[in-house]
Parts: sequence; C-alpha cells; structure tokens
Amino acid sequence: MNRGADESRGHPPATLMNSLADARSLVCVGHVSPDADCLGSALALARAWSASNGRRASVHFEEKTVSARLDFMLDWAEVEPAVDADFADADADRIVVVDTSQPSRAGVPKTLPEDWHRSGTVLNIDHHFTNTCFGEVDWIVDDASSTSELVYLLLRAMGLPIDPVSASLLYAGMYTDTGGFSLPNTNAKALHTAADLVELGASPSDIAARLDRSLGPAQFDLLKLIYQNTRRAADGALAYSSISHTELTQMGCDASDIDEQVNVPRSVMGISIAALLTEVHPGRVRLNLRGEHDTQVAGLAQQFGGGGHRQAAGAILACPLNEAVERVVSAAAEMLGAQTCGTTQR
Ligand SMILES: [Mn+2]
Repeated sequence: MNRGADESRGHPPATLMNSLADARSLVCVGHVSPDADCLGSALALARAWSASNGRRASVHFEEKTVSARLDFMLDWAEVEPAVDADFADADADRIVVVDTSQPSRAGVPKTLPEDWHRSGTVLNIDHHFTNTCFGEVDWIVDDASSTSELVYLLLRAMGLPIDPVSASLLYAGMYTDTGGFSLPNTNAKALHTAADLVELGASPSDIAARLDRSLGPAQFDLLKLIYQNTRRAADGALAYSSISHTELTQMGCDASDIDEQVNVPRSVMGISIAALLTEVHPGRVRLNLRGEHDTQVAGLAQQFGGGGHRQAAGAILACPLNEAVERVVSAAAEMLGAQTCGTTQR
C-alpha cells in the first residue's frame, strides 16, 4: 500500500508524477454511474495531460450510465472516448482510475480480464477511505474534499496547463462532492482550491445553473414524486424515499436521471440517515445513502454489497422494491438503535 506517506496532504507522490510524465498514452476511467467528481477529475486530467504533450488521452465511462444532467461535462471537455484497443497492453500505457474505491467498481470495458488492474499500468487517484489501493501507484487522500481537488493539486505540481474548461470541470466535481460547498468536507483548503479554479476561468453561476437549475419537465415531475414518496422511520432518525420502475418510466425518466435526489429526504430536519431507493430495472434497486451530523453510512452500504464514503454511500440490491425498502429500513433502524414498528412503508 502506497498512500504517499507524508506526501499525502496535497503533494502527489513522485512515483505518480513520474509515471504520468513518462506515459505514451492515457486512459482515464471512473466508477460505474459516474458522478460529477468522477467525470470532472477524469476529463480534466485527460485534457490537461494531452494538451501538454500532444499524446493521446481518452476517457472511458460505462455506456448509458452518465446522468443526463452531467452530459454537458462531456461536451465541454471534448476528450475522445476510449476504444477497446486503448486498453490493450501495448496501447494502454497507463490506465488512470479516479474516484473509485475498488477495481470491481471501475467502469472499464467488460471485455477486460478480471485482473486488469494487476497489469502494472494502473494509477489510482481517490479520496474514498475504503479504497483498496489496487493500483501500481495509489494516491489516496481520504480527507480531500473530492478527487477533482486532488487532480487540481496534481496538475499544479506537474505544471500542466489548466485552461478555463479544465478549471470548470474540476470546479463542477468539487461543487457536487461538497454539496454546493455545504457538507462537512468543505474546508478552507477546498474553498481556496475552488477560488483558484474560479481565477483560472470557472464560472460558479454557470456551473451551478447547469447542475442545480436545469431540470426538464420529466426530471421536475420525478423530483415531485420523490418528495411525495418520502417517509420517516426509526423514530424519525431515518428519512427515505423510493421510486418504482413503473413510476420512473411513467415519468419518462430512466436510471440516468437519478443522481443527487437523495437530497430530498436528506433535507428533513433531525434525521441521521437519508436513503433513496430507485428500482432502476425491475428487480434491481439502487440505494443511495447519506449520513447527517456524525452518522456513518458506509457500513450500512457494505451490508448490501456496496460502499462509498463515511457519509455518502450506495449499493445495488437485486430484489423487488418492497423487499429492498423493508431490508434497508430495518437495517438502518437496527444501526440507529431504533424500533421499526409503526413506520409507514410503501
Ligand atoms: Mn468523489
């Protein structure tokens, strides 16, 4: 395990910088269902690295899993999508995995062998404390606000160009991972980094408009339904909402429209845990969890085979929605030491 020892706070390890400087080509990949931090860090790294040396950098995100809300980031970045050949040994000189805690969560092509991450070419940059350090070089800073903040520090340390587009991509990643600079990971260092990115050309109002004020009619109706379906349980310590596959499709929405809506149950006063359960396909339920105050939810997500951060985690449950709601509510109540009886379940 190479967490960069005393280099970990803001100084990328020399091994990482040397490896990137020597690479002939890069493929940047993130986790499945990539969020803005994942997209921003991968796209900005690919863009800045390639601009500095003219070598090929591509990105790979699992098809159709990028939220429609975040498509603008791909449009802004203009980074080429990777093709399978980019992952072949001779071509994928370096695979950079960002914001991804374990290799099984990485959005790499399904055609790759299971031990793809042992090829000796994988560079792993992340801020999840559950990161399994699966790379040839691992730079894991679990108190960084976001992987985008780490990529910013990396680009600065390597002297790579951060143009207004790269600055905007990184700012968008930081903005969402910090809940619009409102969550406990919003510290002075994160705000200084964000200020640097604004000086480099990121527009806070344009980016927030794209991320927070751009709901289409179907996404707005979906949000209304998530409000309507919100319930409380565990003596008020848990707020959760759920969306069935039928509801999702009736709205004209699909799995790509679900990202941060767990903020709806999260906005209820006095809760410790917020959960959103979305039946993305019949019998396949995506669980998003958030912990408020000091409540940690990574362990709860792990009970269902998922993972994440201490206070923001998720999992996929392979069961009908009703059953998933029941299992999650009862596990959360047990964790919170509360009784589930008397709660309203959908
Ligand atoms: Mn992140």
